Amino acid sequence: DDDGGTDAGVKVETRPKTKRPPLYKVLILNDDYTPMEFVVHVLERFFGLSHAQAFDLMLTVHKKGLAVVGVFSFEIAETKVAQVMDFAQRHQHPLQCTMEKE
Ligand code: TYC
Repeated sequence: DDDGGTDAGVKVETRPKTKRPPLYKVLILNDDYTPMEFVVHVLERFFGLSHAQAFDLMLTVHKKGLAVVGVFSFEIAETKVAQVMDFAQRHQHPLQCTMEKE
């Protein structure tokens, strides 16, 4: 507001604020014991990948050690990680899934 110069210290907006929520990468880590078919199944089931996409991504993790399997809001990423960790544990596989801020 211009009241003749009394609004000292009040920030005047120049461009409009369009703050987007932060995004989080969900990562799957390689290990020596989890069967390849189990990882493919996890990627299809929890990340909506086709069988071919899931197979390719599983092989990338197997060869490179880890890969980003999706990017989500905090709450969705947290849910995916919890679902994968629970599913792996129930099947007694050491598969690890984590998230990190983009
Ligand atoms: N390295 C595992 C094997 O040889 C397969 C595997 C792939 C495990 C990806 C975990 O995130 C993973 N059976």
